[in-house]
Amino acid sequence: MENKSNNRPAPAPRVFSGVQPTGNLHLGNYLGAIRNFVTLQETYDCLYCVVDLHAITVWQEPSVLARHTREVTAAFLACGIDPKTQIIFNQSAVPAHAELAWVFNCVARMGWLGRMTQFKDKAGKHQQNASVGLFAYPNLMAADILAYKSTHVPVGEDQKQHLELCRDIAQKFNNDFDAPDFFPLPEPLIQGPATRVMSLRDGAVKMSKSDKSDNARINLNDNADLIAKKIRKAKTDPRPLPESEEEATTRPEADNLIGIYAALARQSRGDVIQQFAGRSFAAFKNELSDLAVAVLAPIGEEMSRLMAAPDHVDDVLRDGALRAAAIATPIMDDVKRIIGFVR
Ligand code: AQP
Repeated sequence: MENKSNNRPAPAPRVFSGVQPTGNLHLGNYLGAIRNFVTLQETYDCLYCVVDLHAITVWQEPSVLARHTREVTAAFLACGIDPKTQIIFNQSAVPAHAELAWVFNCVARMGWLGRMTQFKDKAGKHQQNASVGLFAYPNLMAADILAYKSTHVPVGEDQKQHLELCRDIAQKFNNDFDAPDFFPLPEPLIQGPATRVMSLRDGAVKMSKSDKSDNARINLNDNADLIAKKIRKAKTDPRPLPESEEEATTRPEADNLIGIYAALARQSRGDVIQQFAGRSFAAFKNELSDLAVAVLAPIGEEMSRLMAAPDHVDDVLRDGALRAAAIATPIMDDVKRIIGFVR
C-alpha cells in the first residue's frame, strides 16, 4: 500500500477500540460494539481496551472498578475475541495513554472540546461540577488511538465527533512539529446498518448502562428467564406490528424491537417487517425472546464461568498490556524526541 502524496508506504492497518468498565454491559454494547470487534479481528490487527481511565471521568467506586474491568474482559472473551491473535488489555496498565493524553491536552484547543456534544449531554446542567477529565475525555480518546498509530476505529454515531477531533489533533501535531505523516489520520469503520439499540422502556433514549431501570436494558449477564421477562415487559404501542419501514419509523418502541430482532438474526429490518407485518406483539415478543436467549445466554454463561475464577482474565490483561506497551513505547519515544524533551 502506498501513500500517493509522498510515496511513503501507508501505515499498516490497525484497529483500536475501547469499552468503559462502568458496569451493566448490555445488548447495545454487544450489538453496537463488541460483536463488531469479533468480525474485525478476521481482517485487522486489533487492540481492544478496557478503558478504565475514561471510566473515572465520572465517579467509580474503587471496590467495584476492578470487578467491572474483569467483566468487560470476560465479555470480550465470551463473545469470541481471540486474546492470542489480538490484544486485550486495560488502559491504565499502559502509561502511554496518559502520557500522550497530556501532550494532546496541549495540542487541542479549548474551543474544539467545547463543541463536543457528548460532554454537554453527560455534564448536563452541572458543567461547573463536571471533572476536568470529562471535558478532556476526547483528548484521551485520541491518545488511545494514536499511541498505537491506529489507522481504523469502529465508531458508533455517538463517537463520530470524537474521531473527527482525533484527526484534527493528529493533523495539528504533525503540522506544529513539522512531522508530516507522523500520526496517521484514523478512518472510521462503519459496519453495516447503524445499530443503535434503544431503551426497552422508552424508544426515544438509547439503552444505557447508567439507566436507573434495569428493565430498560438486557444485560449481557442476564439469565434466560430474565431476558424473556424483560422482552415480555418491553414497552410497545397498542397496534399490531408495522406493515412497512416507513410506518416503523413513526413508532419508536416497535422500531427498536424490530431493529433488535434484525441485528440478532443478522437480517435486514425490511425482511423482519415483512415476516411479522400485522402480527401481534405477544407473538413477536415470543420469537424475539427465543432469539435473544439463543444468542445471549451462552455469552452470559461463559462470562459467569470466567468471572468465577478470574485468573485467566487477569493473565489475558497482563499479557495484552505487555504487548500493547511494546507497540506504544517506541512511538512515545519518537513523540518525546519530536517535542524536544530531554531523554
Ligand atoms: N444503546 C447502544 N446502542 C449501540 N451501541 C451502543 N454503545 C453503547 N450504548 C449503545 C456502544 O458501546 C461501546 C462501548 O460503550 P462505552 O462503554 O464506551 O460507553 P457508552 O457509549 O457511554 O455506553 P453506555 O452504555 O451508554 O454507558 P453510559 O450509560 O455510561 O453512557 C461504544 O462503542 C458505544 O458506541
